[in-house]
Amino acid sequence: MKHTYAAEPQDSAGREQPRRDWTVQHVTALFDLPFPQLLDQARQAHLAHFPVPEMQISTLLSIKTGACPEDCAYCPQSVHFDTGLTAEKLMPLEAVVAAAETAKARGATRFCMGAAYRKPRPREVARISEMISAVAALGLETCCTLGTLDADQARQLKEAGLDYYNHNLDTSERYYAEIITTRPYAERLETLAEVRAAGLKVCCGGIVGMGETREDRVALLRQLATLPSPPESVPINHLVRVPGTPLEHAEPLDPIEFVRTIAVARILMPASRIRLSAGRSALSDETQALAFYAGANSIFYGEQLLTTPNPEADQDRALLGRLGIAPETAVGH
Ligand code: SAM
Ligand code: DTB
Ligand code: SF4
Repeated sequence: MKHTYAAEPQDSAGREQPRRDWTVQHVTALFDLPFPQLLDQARQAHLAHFPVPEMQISTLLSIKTGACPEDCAYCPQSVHFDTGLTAEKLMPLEAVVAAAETAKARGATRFCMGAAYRKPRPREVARISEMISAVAALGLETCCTLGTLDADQARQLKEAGLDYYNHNLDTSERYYAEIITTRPYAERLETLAEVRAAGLKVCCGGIVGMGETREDRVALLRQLATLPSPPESVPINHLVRVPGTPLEHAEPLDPIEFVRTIAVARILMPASRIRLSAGRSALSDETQALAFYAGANSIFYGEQLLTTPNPEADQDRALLGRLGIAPETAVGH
């Protein structure tokens, strides 16, 4: 079987274009490659689009926490599970701006505001639009994750100055039905289409380590890479096992398989930022270093994700320093 899929097709002007015709067989063959060969291919794809070793740094803020009506089996914020989380209303504008200023001072270039909504209501979109404009005025890229959006809401957020919208597919369509019953997969694809139509950049990825099979990881990455246009930003979350959620005892994924997943994502979406997202606190420095070599070039920075811990900023600074990877300074990509 042919194992090299890094060659990219060309457009009419002869420029290389990332290929878009990935099949399940292609993606499975990549996962099946001997690990060193997989890393070689991922590295080649990475260098073609990101020749300089640098890390894009995002900071997360939960602007509305908990009491979410959805039943996502991994999530500490669902009202369906008792995780001991205290629910909080939508934060005031001033507090969000203060957090964004701190994030900027610590070197973040993108500020991501997350809210535990199924779909925000009009008044909430209006208030969040003010937050977006204020954060953008600080010179930060802005990102929001607020659940399902309709076309008008996506346009409103774009007009407020939003750069990215995060909405994850989370897993394969098959396994999704075992993880979330309250929001159909098709609704996620519709939201992604509305976000694109509004001219926003897309941040879309998933979670691994939820007990899914390799076939599910293949299907997720293939789905992401064959969206009408691939996401600019692809968060790969390793499940944070939160006590009280149905997945609290899920078997952790073998770190080598985790790195394989990152490498395949890099090959399938060579021009995207691949974010080593939630779950880094449970990964060794060595596994993270391998994931960066395999193509991850974005992280969340700061001691808290939305509601769960992330490595201390000092620890991350030290790790990037040991690896000689500079934080990205210019806002872009
Ligand atoms: N409520 C919105 C939604 O789900 O669309 C936005 C916030 S939600 C917390 C954003 C993403 O965080 C989820 O899609 C999921 O991929 C990730 N996430 C949530 N809990 C997680 C966990 N325990 N471990 C890893 N990732 C998680
Ligand atoms: C994404 O893919 N991961 C981030 C962000 N998008 C919003 C969220 C991770 C949340 C981890 C669980 C928590 O801290 O609540
Ligand atoms: Fe709600 Fe989002 Fe958590 Fe699902 S992932 S329960 S939609 S906050």
